Amino acid sequence: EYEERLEEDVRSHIVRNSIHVLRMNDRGGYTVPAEGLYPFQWNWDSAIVSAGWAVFDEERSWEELETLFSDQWADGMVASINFHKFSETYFPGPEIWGTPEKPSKTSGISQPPVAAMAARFLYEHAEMQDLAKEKIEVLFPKMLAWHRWWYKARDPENRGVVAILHPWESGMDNSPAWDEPMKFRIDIDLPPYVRRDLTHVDASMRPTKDTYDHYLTLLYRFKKTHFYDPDQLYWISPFHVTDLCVNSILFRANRDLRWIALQLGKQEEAMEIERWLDDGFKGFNMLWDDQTGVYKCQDHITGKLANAATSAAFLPLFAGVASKEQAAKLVANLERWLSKVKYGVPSLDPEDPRFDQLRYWRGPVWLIINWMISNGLRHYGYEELANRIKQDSIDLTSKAGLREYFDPMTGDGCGGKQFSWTAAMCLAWLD
Ligand code: 2M8
Repeated sequence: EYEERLEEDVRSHIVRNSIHVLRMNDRGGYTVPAEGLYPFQWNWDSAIVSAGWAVFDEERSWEELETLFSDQWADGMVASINFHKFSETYFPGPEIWGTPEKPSKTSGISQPPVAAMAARFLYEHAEMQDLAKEKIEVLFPKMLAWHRWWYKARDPENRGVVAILHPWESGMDNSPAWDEPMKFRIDIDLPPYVRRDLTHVDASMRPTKDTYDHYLTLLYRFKKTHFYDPDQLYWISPFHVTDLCVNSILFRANRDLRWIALQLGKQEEAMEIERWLDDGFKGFNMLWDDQTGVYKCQDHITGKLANAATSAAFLPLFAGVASKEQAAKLVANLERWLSKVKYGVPSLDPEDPRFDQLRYWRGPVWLIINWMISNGLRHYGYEELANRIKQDSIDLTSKAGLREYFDPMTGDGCGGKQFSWTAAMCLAWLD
């Protein structure tokens, strides 16, 4: 009984601390992922964080999404980063991105489209229902325009699944799934640069210099292409991948956007979204690797499936796009992974020789991914496994606090501290 009380005390402390972290990282209408390390508004961080705000301040939670869409591009894109206020603590900032406005308001690429999922969460959990109705009506056409952008700019060949043109677009920046597609040549005239991330976090936990050289090669090439003209980037990018993270989130977000459309009586729009879902089912079939029983990302240039199984392999469960048989195979793999680590879900198969328990998206555990996988497992009826992942997430945050990500072997916290999306997950999922 004493232990139970102790556990309860720890959790209520974490809930209070999570609220404190969101307030501390609030810059007025938007929340930074972490002080210093990430001083701007990041796209999918913000959408996830809005669900955290919803638990204790509904008005503020809607504001988070409104601010996210305040710098939406004319063609519908919502960029990966919105630079609302000047900061010197992050590289590459607005002066490097150099998107059309002066000074640049945003980066020139996008990030996983979580917003429609978040908007539905806020709407369904709303106590202030009139406010929710008013807000969602304004947000709906903006979210629809963003989803349309994904298909127009990132799937002009109508494959049913969209491409990412930069690893930063997937959110899983240095995933081993990009090792092969990132083998293009670095520009020889790449301007010298100083990384700021290494002043905040140990180099062993961050992408390498070679990886950064590739990130910047892409950035400068895109800038030279009529300032990130999305209609051209698809055809000129040397990095061209069908990513499971973006596609699973887009598929799930389409379901939620369709649900919102129906709430608002928008039949025609709902049918348009329905077609994306139908095509998505077909597109995902290309990404299934029957031999190993997992989904894989695909290099669109060579047509090959990635030679790495990452935690994104399980996100089609969250999308609800996998068949029952595929789900069973995914679960068998997931159980094998979990038997090799103390805390799940690692971002790479722990039996992959490239598994690195500390280095960013090449091994560590991320709470937002745990939430998505656990949610997907529940949907397919794997309650016990879903609970194990939830319990691991509770244990990790109880032990190490609100860190950016966690070491799956030791449970130690890694990367940034007082991290907003981890705090949001503690409020919206774990409490
Ligand atoms: C990381 O990405 C940024 C670039 O966007 C970086 O490392 O500089 C990723 O983990 C990304 O998914 C996340 O949105 C961002 C802020 O938390 O950090």
